[in-house]
Amino acid sequence: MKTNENRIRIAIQKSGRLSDDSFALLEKCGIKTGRYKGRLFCHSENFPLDLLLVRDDDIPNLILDGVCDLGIVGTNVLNESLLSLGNSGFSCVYEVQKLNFGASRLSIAIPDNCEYYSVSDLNGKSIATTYPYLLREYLKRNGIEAKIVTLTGSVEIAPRLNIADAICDLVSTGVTLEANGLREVDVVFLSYAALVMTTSPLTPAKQTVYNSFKRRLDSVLQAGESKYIMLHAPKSALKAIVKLLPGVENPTIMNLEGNDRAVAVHAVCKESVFWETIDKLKAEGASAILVLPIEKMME
Ligand code: PRT
Ligand code: ZN
Repeated sequence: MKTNENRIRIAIQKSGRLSDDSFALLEKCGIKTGRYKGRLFCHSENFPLDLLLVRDDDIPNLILDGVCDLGIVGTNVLNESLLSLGNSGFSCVYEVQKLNFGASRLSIAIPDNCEYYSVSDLNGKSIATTYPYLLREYLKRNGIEAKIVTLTGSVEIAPRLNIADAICDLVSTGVTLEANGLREVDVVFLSYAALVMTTSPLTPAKQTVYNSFKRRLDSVLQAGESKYIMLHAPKSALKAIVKLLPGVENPTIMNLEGNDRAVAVHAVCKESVFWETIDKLKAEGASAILVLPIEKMME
């Protein structure tokens, strides 16, 4: 596939758990993706970026081989691939940015009726997984000698089929483990979707495009975590109320026409605003509380 010197190329999952969020993220960055069913390659019409739609497992190698400059992939897949390549992998591809989706944990689970006190209980056991390299690292780190049974899927049924004593698989809600009579006992690796990139230098034209893309991405990610909050605060409780606002540095304080005892407070909260915070604000006398989403944020 010929690479255009002036366009960056990103690999994303064609269909699966990360696909919709990956496309949505690019769209939020103002990049029209031209996504059509069945297509493996899309050109953005309004940004110099091309998309390669592939299986998630292929993404690290596509970057390693220089076919793509960037990718969006789970850190489970990234690290498993790079560990399988030894040191050379880690020197060619790196994680640029944690994204706000695709979170899960790679965990050890055992049958419900088995006892487990500590990681040393895994000594001499067999563990089925699709992540042998991440599991091997974990066992090594903990000084455990266990047999790794590598499977390509349906890991959760391995104990029932007597293929292994335990499993090491991704967990998000825990429903799959429960449905298979398994219990999570330890976390091997915390995973999330990430923007990953080649360590090879980009051409100057591509670097300019990448810088622009990264600025947009940072702005979208920062805005996603932030909220704009507006409220009325009695002057007597102003200090206490501002202190309750999460991650606020310089709130705007304004007079209220016809009300000498209260002021309006406007602020950007850089952390999540939970119901508990709102309850506490109300308890301090805050009223007319509005919490608004922020679409984009440039600092
Ligand atoms: O076809 P392709 O190879 O591209 O896709 P895939 O089938 O290999 O991957 P896919 O789409 O299932 O997952 C893509 C990525 O999503 C993973 O590599 C993780 O980074 C991330 N992710 C987040 C998950 C989960 N959460 C997850 N829960 N991937 C898989 N699962 C599976 C898990 O393996 C288990 O079977 O969901 C089940 C457990 O879920 P709960 O909710 O029951 O605990
Ligand atoms: Zn896959």
